Amino acid sequence: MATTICRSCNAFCPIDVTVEGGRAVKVEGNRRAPIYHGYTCPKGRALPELHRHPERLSRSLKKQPDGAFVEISSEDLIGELADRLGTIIDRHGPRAVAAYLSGGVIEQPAASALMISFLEAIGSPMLFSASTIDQPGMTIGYALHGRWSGGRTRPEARDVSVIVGGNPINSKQYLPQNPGMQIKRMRRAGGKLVVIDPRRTETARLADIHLQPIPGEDPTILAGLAHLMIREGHANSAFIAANAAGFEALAQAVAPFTPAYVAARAGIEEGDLRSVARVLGEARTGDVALGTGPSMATRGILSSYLALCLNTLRGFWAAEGEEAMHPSVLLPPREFRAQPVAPYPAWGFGEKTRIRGFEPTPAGMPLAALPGEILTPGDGQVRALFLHGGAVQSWPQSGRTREALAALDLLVIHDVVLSPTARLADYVIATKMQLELPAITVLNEIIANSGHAGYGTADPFAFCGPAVVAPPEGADLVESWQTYYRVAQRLGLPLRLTNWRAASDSRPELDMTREPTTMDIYAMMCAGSAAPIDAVRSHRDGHVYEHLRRFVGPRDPDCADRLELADADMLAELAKVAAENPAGRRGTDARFAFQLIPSRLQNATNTFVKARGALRRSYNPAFMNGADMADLGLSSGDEVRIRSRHGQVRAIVEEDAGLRRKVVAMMHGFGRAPDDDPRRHGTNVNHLTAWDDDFEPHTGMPRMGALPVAITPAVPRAR
Ligand SMILES: Nc1nc2c(c(=O)[nH]1)N[C@H]1C(S)=C(S)[C@@H](COP(=O)(O)OP(=O)(O)OC[C@H]3O[C@@H](n4cnc5c(=O)[nH]c(N)nc54)[C@H](O)[C@@H]3O)O[C@H]1N2
Ligand SMILES: Nc1nc2c(c(=O)[nH]1)N[C@H]1C(S)=C(S)[C@@H](COP(=O)(O)OP(=O)(O)OC[C@H]3O[C@@H](n4cnc5c(=O)[nH]c(N)nc54)[C@H](O)[C@@H]3O)O[C@H]1N2
Ligand code: SF4
Ligand SMILES: [Mo]
Repeated sequence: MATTICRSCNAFCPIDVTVEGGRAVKVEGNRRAPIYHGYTCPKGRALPELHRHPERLSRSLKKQPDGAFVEISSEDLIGELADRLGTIIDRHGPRAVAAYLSGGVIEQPAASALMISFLEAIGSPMLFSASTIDQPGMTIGYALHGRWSGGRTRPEARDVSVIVGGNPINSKQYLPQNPGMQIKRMRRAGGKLVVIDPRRTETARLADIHLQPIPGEDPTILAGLAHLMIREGHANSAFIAANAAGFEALAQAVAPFTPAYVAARAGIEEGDLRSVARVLGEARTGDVALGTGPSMATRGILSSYLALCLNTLRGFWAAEGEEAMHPSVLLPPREFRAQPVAPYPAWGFGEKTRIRGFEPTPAGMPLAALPGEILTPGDGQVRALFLHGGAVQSWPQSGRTREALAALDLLVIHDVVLSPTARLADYVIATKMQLELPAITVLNEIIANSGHAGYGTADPFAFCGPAVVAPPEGADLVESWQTYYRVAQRLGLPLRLTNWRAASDSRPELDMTREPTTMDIYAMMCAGSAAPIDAVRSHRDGHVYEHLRRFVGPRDPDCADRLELADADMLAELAKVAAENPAGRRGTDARFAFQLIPSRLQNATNTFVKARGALRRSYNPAFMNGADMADLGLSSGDEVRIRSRHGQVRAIVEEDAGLRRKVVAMMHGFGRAPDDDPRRHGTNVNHLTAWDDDFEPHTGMPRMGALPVAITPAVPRAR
């Protein structure tokens, strides 16, 4: 039996893999591994099925002028890519080459490092990622508010944990290691869990208090809680005096958000809001965290900012002497201190995009500019794109995505099947699947280091190990990073390793004459690591490095930094919230009476190829409240048409008794064209979204949740 980690989401659960005849036949949680206690979800257990997926690509594909795909050897592939790319760069300059990083790199962490190094080597700034259609407010919020060097309080030490629009039981975000067990442990120690979510989610069912608001009212609720903290004397004045600025201005800005106003506007009970405020006010330690729900519902930066303000108002950051979260193991050691890190620029530091005039932010280049950058002729037009994600299903306004991807001179996608996005590519690079690749947990540390509190291990845990099975016999597969390395080699470009989101300063030069192994690249990514990578490799079950635990150190006497409670842009936006007509802003009316919200399923990750055996159904249902279904004469399993102001799709409804009325919850990452059979392919919700709908002015992220929609029964099925 072999051991490794599952890489079907960022939780990285340690697994035992039974290998027979060179093939993985069974995956179970590794009970000997620390922290996770044997946890896996159905996706992890379906890895053997996934590796022998009937449609799995064993060779890369090239599109012919007539649109048909033919197989191409990896040798020829690299040669053709180098030729075509060389021509594009010669003719149009490096800015014509862009790349998109996303979930594809969870399985292949070396891919992100090499892809960024490659863009740097050719001199292109056009690096995009999912960050600006995910939770850009998370990193931008820190820039506007400042960070706490000591980090957040560890889950088990919290008196209260508030999760706004996140569902870690399914997503693992915020509690990546065995979330159910972590929540139970936290509650056994006396901690309270508060969930704010229009759905009674798997996580909400474990909560002490669950608020079920109208989607999109998170800024209202968070401002209301801040107001109650201040008015009821729960602001931690000692912490604020020592560490924060702008208290008076914040107090004024949240004053309109009285409990009565918030309750009426967000559709919750005033008493329930006060109960949350009481729990928050009485807690000595705690944490307020946001999932993707509030971010998708527009104003994600404001929601994130207000959540940070709440943490600061209560002094919920890790105090001196407390054990710190996310110490380094595979990255260079870092220090934690009980002091603020002052705000830093959130915008105004980068080159404006040619189209729509967006600027980069700490969340990176705004994806919102990319379709236009591809479709608009002129100097700097993007003509080649390397894609590590399922754009057709994940980017807003799917029709525009198709149009843009089809307009490229060169679209290259790494994939394991011919996905709906891969179908648009000029070259589909058939890649290895996770069990065929060496594994390492460093990506988690990189993400945690970048300020994303949702991933990484609270403890100094790490795993690194070899591939556990060989690729299928006769297959000709390339690892994503090898593509970049080999094309650079052909083009005579030297590469210096860049770490994603600058996790480390180390920039080793790659040997461009002798190709490194994947493990060599991992070792380079871990240069200067707190634990030597070879030591990490020697632990088959992963290991917690007790000596690498870190405790929050004292404040530096010279530290004059302060957390900002009154960022001018944020308070101006909050004033707009207070002044607006909520119904008008929401956009629902007699025609579009429902709100569509995003909500992830346990058994599918984003656009990743689905293991059918792990899914109870092969599509993403449209969950609705039973009373709403009855009003429309619908039963579970019926087909409906969902219409937004931007498009329409076919979907299959399913009752969710725990859903707020007039809300429809669906996961993204499924479906193809709007008219495809939703039972077979699922439903692509991004036919309902549009880039210019209520977009955030800095990141360009449009309304992807709290989306006004109409639900109509499809032609009745024969029963
Ligand atoms: N409407 C709506 N849209 C959303 C969201 C939403 O809630 N609602 N959520 C957004 C969020 S938070 C995110 S992060 C994005 C995610 O969506 P994307 O940014 O598209 O990223 P993933 O779906 O995680 O990427 C997985 C894909 O990467 C490709 N790939 C590349 N390399 C590999 C590899 O080595 N192995 C495998 N298996 N696949 C590879 C495959 O095509 C695979 O399907 O979607 C966003 N889009
Ligand atoms: N199983 C699984 N795990 C995943 C992924 C996956 O696709 N599947 N994707 C990964 C990725 S890329 C990410 S970014 C994380 C995301 O992690 P989470 O943010 O935890 O993802 P979700 O489970 O979709 O949780 C979002 C919650 O927000 C609620 N919600 C929707 N609209 C609103 C709103 O307006 N206000 C409030 N308060 N709540 C709202 C939804 O009901 C839902 O419960 O998960 C990661 N893990
Ligand atoms: S939660 Fe599931 S998909 Fe994510 S790493 Fe663990 S087993 Fe894999
Ligand atoms: Mo995401």
